[in-house]
Amino acid sequence: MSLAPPMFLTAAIVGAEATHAQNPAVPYLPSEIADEAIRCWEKGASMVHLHARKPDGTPSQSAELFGEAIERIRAACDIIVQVSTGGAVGMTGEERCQPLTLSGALAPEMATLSCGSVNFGEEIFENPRPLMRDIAGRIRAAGIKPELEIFDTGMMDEARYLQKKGLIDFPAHFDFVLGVPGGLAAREDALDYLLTLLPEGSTWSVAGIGRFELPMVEAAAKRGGHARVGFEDNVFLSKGVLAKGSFELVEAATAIAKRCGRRIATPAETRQILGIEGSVASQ
Ligand code: KMH
Ligand code: ZN
Repeated sequence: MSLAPPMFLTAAIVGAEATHAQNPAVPYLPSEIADEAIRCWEKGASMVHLHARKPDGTPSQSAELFGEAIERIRAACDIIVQVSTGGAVGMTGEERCQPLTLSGALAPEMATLSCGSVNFGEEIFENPRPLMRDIAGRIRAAGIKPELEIFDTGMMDEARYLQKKGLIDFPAHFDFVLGVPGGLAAREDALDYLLTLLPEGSTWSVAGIGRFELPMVEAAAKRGGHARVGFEDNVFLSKGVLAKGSFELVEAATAIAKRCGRRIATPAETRQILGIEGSVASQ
């Protein structure tokens, strides 16, 4: 029996960037998003990171679209629902925060909080301090646990800034998104450095972009962390082979974790790891 702590997997199944041109299996409709979340849960994911799309694939942060997906997901399984407040490049803060208004049975258990601006390919994912403070305040007011999205090293200091301002609590949960063109590369030495900056008692996961997705799962597994996989970050199962769905990437991540001696955490165990067992949405 393994004594290593269980590892949780987050499935980022939609995102704002991947389209049918990259992989026809990217889910757009709330029903497609829900079905994919459920398939990922069946393969071992205990959290789903949600975005929404209009029927033509345009990214949307509409609370109605998120709500429809969440309702379907919760009717079928106990996966933790984490909503994006990052949305897509160019969206306003107001637009990005719409999913935080969902309440009752549709309330998310977690929400992302990006801790700074970053070059995002040819564009800029803008998160100036007033916007970060605003989004952090809204997440806190909604009683939701934030997942701090870290695209580069200085963002660890920005997280500390938010904590000093009383907008987030430490320990926290950090997600290192490594390999965005313009952000910190998906290298093991970069991950090791980030870990030296982690506030005491915090938890962490890694999301490797593109071909770095599965290697970063292994890096996280070996270091006692957690990982995120799915079409938001990568649409290939292996070189030149499109994944049939994010569920195949979850399945591959599960196999890697087990090979590294890590058992996959259930949603209940993940809620314990993240300290969200008592949140309104998980009751
Ligand atoms: N789509 C990216 C520009 C998040 O979900 O919090 C931002 C993003 C981050 O996806
Ligand atoms: Zn996202």
